[in-house]
Amino acid sequence: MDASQIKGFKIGAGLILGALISITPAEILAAGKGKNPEAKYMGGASPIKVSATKKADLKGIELSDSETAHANKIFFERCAGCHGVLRKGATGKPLTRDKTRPLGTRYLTSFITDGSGGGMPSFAADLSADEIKLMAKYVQNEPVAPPEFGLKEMNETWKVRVPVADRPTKKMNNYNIKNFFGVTLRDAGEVAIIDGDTKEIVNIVKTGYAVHISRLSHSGRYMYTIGRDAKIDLIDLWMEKPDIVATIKIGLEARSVETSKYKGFEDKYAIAGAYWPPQYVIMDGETLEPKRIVSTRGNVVGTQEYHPEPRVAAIVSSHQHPDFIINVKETGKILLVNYSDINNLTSTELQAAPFLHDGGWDSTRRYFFTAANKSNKIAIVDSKERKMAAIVDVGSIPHPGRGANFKTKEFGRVWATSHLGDATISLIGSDPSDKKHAWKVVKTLKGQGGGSLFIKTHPKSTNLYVDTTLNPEAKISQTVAVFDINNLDAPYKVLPIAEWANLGEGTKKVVQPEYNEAGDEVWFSVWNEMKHRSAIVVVDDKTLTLKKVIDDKRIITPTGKFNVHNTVEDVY
Ligand code: DHE
Repeated sequence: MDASQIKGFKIGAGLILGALISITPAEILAAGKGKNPEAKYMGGASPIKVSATKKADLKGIELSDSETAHANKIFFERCAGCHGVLRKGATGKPLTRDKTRPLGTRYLTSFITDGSGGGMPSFAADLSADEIKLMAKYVQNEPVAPPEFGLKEMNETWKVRVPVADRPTKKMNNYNIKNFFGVTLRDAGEVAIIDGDTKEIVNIVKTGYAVHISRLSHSGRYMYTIGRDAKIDLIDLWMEKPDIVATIKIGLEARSVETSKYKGFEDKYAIAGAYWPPQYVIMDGETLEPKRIVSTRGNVVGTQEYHPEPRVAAIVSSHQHPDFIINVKETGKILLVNYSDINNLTSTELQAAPFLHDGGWDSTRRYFFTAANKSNKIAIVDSKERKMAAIVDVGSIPHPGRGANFKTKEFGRVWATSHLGDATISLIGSDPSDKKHAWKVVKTLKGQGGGSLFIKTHPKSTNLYVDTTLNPEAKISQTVAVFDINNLDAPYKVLPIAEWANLGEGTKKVVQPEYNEAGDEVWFSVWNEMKHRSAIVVVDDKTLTLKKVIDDKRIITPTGKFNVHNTVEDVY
């Protein structure tokens, strides 16, 4: 019996195809007594040839199950961040078999032990000699792909601890929550909510592993925190004691979370971007129920080569349209995803440059400036017209955080970034009506050194703060440079932030300036090892003197700080 004879089918190619695909098992049995017409139709031979790894190729690098498990753990904790989960290469070089096998175990062992001038750190202090040898063998084996993480897995992790109906209908505490700071306590996997007015800790909540950033809902009521394990915690700041009301895991590894800010969609949606699986997830803003999961796998700008794991980096919320603006790191694409109809998402894909990382708005909140750090460029998106405005060459490995907006006498409005790879600070003209300066590096300042992660000012301030957290010199990583915006050629001042904290032992890296709501104080984290004391140092922005050290012993490994008002309004 052939398909045309199956009961109920009309003869007509289109109809037959449609019907065959939806045929039920009972129909197939009845029709063909086991001769499955669908299998006959679909089961043609594929021309793809895959060569399996030959046994001889594994000689000397075979691993037992327990060795593989141990090496997997080391790889995903220490190596995947730079080399990519599938070892296709990201900030670090690709470690696919075709690259590693010719190098051999001895070479790879010394490479992992000593590191390289190209940026690979030495692992001699972190891994034992046996573990290094194990990793040298491991990277010559086939990469292991971690599992996918879809709706089913997300729903299994999704918990609404306090249903919306049981939550407060008005603010139940007397705090000025606009001046709260959500402080990442990285290695503790916690977020401290600190009252910016009194500098008291209001609560410390347990969050995801190596918790990363926090963002606020448009009303400022909800704080969303994401851990590196892709766990999101939703904190309700209206509660008498702000606490977690819902949680979910949206993948196995993630870095970014944001909320819908466009008029009419305030507090409606949250979005998170995953490193693995490479996808973004749009959730209900009040419950975190996952609504849409969208993969970011695709092709790299320029080479158009397929990339199997383009991770989601920064996400910002458009003020011009109901759009989320999503940086897809390895493909160098920026997606503008319109959420006005959640069941019919439309997405505009802009070609920027690899590897997209972090960024922020210009002062008008129309232009999104973002770092393409492997290309040493800043990409500028016109969020109103939904197109690229420009791509500008800057210094080595730009790392702006959100960047800094200010007005200069000579060049008008600028947006600025510092760099990981050199000591410079690039000022880019950000006023499109000023044709002479717009989208050009109008001035380059020289700071204390490379290793800068964050730069910050405030509309009410004339100071520009530049940290140098990852500089190898302690006297540079423990201090901060302050430029006078009104006199950019004057030498910068250096604030001894770690010394002010007076913590004793440890590396005490100073990281991420963040203003209070009024714009008259700047908070810095003095980020020490977990076993040592850390602190937050509050500086008076006018006098550049120490105002307060928050050194409560619960402040463990503080890094990012997110002031509610400044995060809601994108003030930086
Ligand atoms: Fe971050 C922002 C990714 C390491 C502190 N970090 C971001 C963003 C991304 C990112 C994609 C932008 C999010 C957004 O705006 O939506 N960070 C990564 C990494 O992949 C990286 C390099 C390595 C890793 O393994 O995670 C990394 N980040 C760090 C740190 O080591 C820092 C200094 C300390 C920490 O807490 O982990 C750190 N990242 C931050 C902070 C922000 C951030 C404080 C937000 C800055 C802001 O002002 O908004």
